[in-house]
Amino acid sequence: MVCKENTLSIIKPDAVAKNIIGSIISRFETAGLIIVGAKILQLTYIQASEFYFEHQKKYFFDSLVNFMISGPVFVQILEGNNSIQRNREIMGATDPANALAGTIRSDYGYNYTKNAIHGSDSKKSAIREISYFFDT
Ligand code: RTP
Ligand code: MG
Repeated sequence: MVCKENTLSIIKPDAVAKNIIGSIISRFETAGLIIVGAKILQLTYIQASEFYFEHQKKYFFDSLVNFMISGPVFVQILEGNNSIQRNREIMGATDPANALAGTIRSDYGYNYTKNAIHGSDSKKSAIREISYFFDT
């Protein structure tokens, strides 16, 4: 079923530091996803921890949060048909080593943590994550 929806995307500090925001955004635009909100933020430890609260018991939580506050991030809302799933496909698998060729993480990710991009993984997460960063 085709469903027009919004999803949250974050270009992570590794990709912002590489000056490739434009290259990443152009992939979304080429795929027909529309950027309907965007801003650059420096997250605090508390903001990054709250955002990734679902992982707070995982062994990688501290390195994830410290990475997410290591520099500015580019936070955006992507609109389009089935945007949540399609964004995840364009991003590729979490570990860049396992990501399909041509995906953002395959092309720009460095390792499991420094993997260039975040995308909401469900409708429920998308609603929570968008409202975490934007007044809509
Ligand atoms: P994201 O939430 O950032 O879009 O990534 P994801 O859904 O593909 O992966 P998730 O399981 O939600 O993990 C969130 C982020 O935590 C870091 N991570 N490191 N084994 C590890 O070292 C490990 N596992 C996950 C990654 O930065 C991942 O994107
Ligand atoms: Mg996730």
